[in-house]
Amino acid sequence: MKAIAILNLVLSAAIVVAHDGHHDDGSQMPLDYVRFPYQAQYPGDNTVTADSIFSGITTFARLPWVQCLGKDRSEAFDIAFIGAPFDTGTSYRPGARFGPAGIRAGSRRLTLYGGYNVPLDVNPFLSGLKIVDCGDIPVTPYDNKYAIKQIEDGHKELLHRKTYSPLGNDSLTGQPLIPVSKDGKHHPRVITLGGDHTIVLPLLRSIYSAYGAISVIHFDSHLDTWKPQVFGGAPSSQAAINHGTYFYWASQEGLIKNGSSIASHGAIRTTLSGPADYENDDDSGFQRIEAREIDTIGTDGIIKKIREVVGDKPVYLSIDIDSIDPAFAPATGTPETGGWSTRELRTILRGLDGLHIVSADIVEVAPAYDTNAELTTMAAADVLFEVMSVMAKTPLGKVQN
Ligand SMILES: *[C@@H]1O[C@H](CO)[C@@H](O)[C@H](O)[C@H]1NC(C)=O
Ligand SMILES: *[C@@H]1O[C@H](CO)[C@@H](O)[C@H](O)[C@H]1NC(C)=O
Ligand SMILES: [Mn+2]
Repeated sequence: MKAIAILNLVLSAAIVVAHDGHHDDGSQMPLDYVRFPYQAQYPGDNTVTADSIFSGITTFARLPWVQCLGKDRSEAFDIAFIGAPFDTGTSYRPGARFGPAGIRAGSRRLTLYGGYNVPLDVNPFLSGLKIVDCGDIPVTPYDNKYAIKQIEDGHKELLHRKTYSPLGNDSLTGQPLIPVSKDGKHHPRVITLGGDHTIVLPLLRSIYSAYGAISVIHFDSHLDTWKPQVFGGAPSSQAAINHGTYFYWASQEGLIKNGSSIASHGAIRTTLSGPADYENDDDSGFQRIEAREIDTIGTDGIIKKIREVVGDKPVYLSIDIDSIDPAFAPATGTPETGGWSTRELRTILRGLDGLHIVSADIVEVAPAYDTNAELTTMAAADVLFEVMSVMAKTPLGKVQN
């Protein structure tokens, strides 16, 4: 593999020489030629010119593409981006199956200047963690039951892969860290690009296999704990599993931590079938933060509420792009006005610094409804930049008591 790349380099160098040093000979650069963009070498750096951020094959943040579910099954990583292009659980606008491709396009500029996150004082790309883009889970658009199983299996396969980096020692005490998982293993983190919100049911089934019942931080303008009779009716057992009911089912299946280690919605502002929807939400184990609370308690107050609920427990983070106002993120399945700005959501996410976020997703990005300026896909990518920065700062370990 390496030998071939070197041979290619030698060959293209030979061709270049034959054309008086010009690069307009029509020969294609071998892919290995391009270093990761955050290691870019610009003209004047005396060797090669890195690919520009607007050219080449698009991966998330131009991270290396690893065929994690294909030929590269033996490759270890610490954080994997994976697409789940599923949108046949949608009640209103379809199109989130194009979310993974759209978010990748919106993420191209993330590493233009290197990727250093100023407020969090970390560069996730240079943190020593191996972060890769695994492409998409193959998902059939013809059979929801089958697709949901495919998503669970694909996610589980990545979650149970070996990590590239060891857990290391506690930065304060120097003691070795032990995993926060239930099975005692150190798992890589998976960031899933949805897809409509239904995908969180199979994702939580996968998470359960490593962490048991998990606390959830859920940013959304909707509850998504609706009973099937309330949300879309229940003409069949399959129709009963959709992007408004998956948390109801996750709760029924015992995938979500209830009681003291309760999960929390943020950004809620949907209309309801009636106040009983909130009782049902309580039963599913969620506390609520309403979108409008930001006007009274601000981002600091919201961060405080979330941290009080979650504590230092392992937590799964699910972000519905519709938590952001449609002024900033119009391209989504069920938009609701009166939401948070992109800046506010990013601030709140940075406020999760130090939490044990075991994996995360962003869902309901439907690029067909976006502006030509890629408002929504850019917002989705930038939101995930905050998430990966928080992850890079906090290892998934704790000190033995
Ligand atoms: C962690 O601490 C152990 C001693 O307890 C030491 O041998 C090891 O090198 C340390 N590892 C790192 C990554 O610092
Ligand atoms: C969660 O706890 C609440 C309050 O104790 C209870 O009413 C509800 O039934 C519980 N839900 C589940 C799914 O266990
Ligand atoms: Mn949702």
